[in-house]
Amino acid sequence: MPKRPYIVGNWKMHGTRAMLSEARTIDRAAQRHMKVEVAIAPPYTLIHPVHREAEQIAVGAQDCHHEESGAHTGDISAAMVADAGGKFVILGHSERRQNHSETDAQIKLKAEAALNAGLRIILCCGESDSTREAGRAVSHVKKQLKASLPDFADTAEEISEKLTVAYEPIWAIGTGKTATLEDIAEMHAEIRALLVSLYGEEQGAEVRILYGGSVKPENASEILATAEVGGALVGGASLTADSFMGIALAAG
Ligand code: G2H
Repeated sequence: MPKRPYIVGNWKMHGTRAMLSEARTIDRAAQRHMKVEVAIAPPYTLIHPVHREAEQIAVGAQDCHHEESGAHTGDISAAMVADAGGKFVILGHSERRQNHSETDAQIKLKAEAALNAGLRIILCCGESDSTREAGRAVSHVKKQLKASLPDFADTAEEISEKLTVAYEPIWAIGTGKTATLEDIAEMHAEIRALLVSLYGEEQGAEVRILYGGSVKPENASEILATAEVGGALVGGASLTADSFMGIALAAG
């Protein structure tokens, strides 16, 4: 059965407890709009408060460490995210790859740790401007994904429940630029083909592939109607309930 569109807010490093009222409003709106699956990844400090407020939406983290515990000052493990009420974790976001020099191999370890802690994962991939201009966008994204996807220990039936992929061209993140619908369709088709080759027709076709990069209420309908786009990973426009739910309403 096709999965519901998945609209995920990535609050990045935005939000204090004052933002809880936005989370409450999003949760109430999501309860009236069950055709779409809505989730928020706030900063770590708000995971538990949002979890306590939310009845309908899932809360998750924007990263986690690959070890369960240890001498890693400033880090948070997947088990801690789960303990705080988190249900998923975003991994491999380009801001983590760039600002924290995260490698594909580290992201794969984090993904496996997250699965072991019972979290679902949203695995991000995307190319830079220069990679696209050099005509290497598709090969880059496929290589990045292959190297960062976890080895699934569980039965194949669960893969599409546990895994979501997010395609986010780096040059479209927070810049106001969005990829053309043709670019999005081409990359999502390539990612779909890769997922089917890795996980088989049934599971590979069911994994949702989100688009991310300056998604807003004004462009959401056409992006979400593009083939193989199963939802959106939303940054700036997820910070107010109005714009975030505008995107969710455009999804279904
Ligand atoms: C891409 C996206 C959310 P924005 O980073 O992951 O952010 O919608 O602000 O471009």
